[in-house]
Amino acid sequence: MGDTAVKKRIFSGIQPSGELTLGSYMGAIRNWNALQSEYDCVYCIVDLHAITVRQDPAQLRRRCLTQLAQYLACGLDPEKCILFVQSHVPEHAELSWILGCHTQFGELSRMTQFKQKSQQHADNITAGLFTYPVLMAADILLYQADAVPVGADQKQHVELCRDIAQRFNGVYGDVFTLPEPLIPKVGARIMSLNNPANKMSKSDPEGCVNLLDKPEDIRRKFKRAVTDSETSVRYDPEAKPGVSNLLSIYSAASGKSVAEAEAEFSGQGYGVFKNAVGEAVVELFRPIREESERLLSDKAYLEGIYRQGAERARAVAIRTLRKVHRKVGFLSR
Ligand code: AQP
Repeated sequence: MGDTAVKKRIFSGIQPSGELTLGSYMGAIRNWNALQSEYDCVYCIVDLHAITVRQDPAQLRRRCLTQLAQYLACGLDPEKCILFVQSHVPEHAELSWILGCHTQFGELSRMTQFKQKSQQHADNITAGLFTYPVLMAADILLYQADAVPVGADQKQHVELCRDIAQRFNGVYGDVFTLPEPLIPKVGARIMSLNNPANKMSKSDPEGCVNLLDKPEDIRRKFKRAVTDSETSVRYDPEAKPGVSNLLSIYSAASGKSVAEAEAEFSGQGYGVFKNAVGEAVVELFRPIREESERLLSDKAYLEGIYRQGAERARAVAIRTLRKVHRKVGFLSR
């Protein structure tokens, strides 16, 4: 029996709604990379999710390609995993409709991301923004994923996905695998550099470090990172959220434990510490930036990767969707 037959499956995706950030790298991609040998991995560029808020069409196209180049540059290997663009596999949208008919309005109303994003985009609160978690459930369930490597901010959505799957299975028999969230121990929630009460996110450019930022920009952002009025480099997320966030970043970037990092900077001022964190991130991202730039100059190669990825993804997705159609009582096509 082939090796892949016994491997558990993983699904995850990131929106091409901006640059990939240190947050998405630490919370998701780094983990994706580590999992690709052990699991049967399906990784996606979720462009359908990106249009839940307004996007510039030319920029969206460019970002999808750039994101694929970055996935590859981060070490994702198309020989080991499936890499594709969500809109190339129409089964995502189809399953999303069916699952939406098995999801309660009240459940979606409780999603914290919807509450936050509808405040950020108060002039454009679309039905898509509201039903985003249903599409995310469809993404995961189509591939019968056992686990979903995400940052801590996505835990609520994965839990909703399980609830929807459980309800569906309850009505129609065993259709979907129930997925578990796989949240990293270090880096699960990287906070904004200029406001450590908020998560680092693409829509906050100064508090956010991008994978493709130039070294001087990375250094500048860390130099300006908000700390506190004390001087000790100590991990205490309640009392010292800025310093603790920097310690988590340093630990994840350098491979040292938080305790080792605290010892390394004991007795040194915040200036030295912030410079060292900036430098660790510069070195972590340097090869990724260089490789992304190289790959982006070969568009035909990137097109080949996403086309082949969509074909492989579709073969799995179609099987699940057929089963779902049968179970809910649709005539076979
Ligand atoms: N700050 C973070 N810390 C840890 N993990 C994070 N992730 C995102 N930010 C952090 C994880 O990265 C994956 C991709 O998320 P996404 O880009 O698809 O969606 P998002 O979480 O809506 O991203 P942003 O940056 O917050 O976008 P905007 O600014 O548009 O709201 C997910 O696994 C997420 O957990």
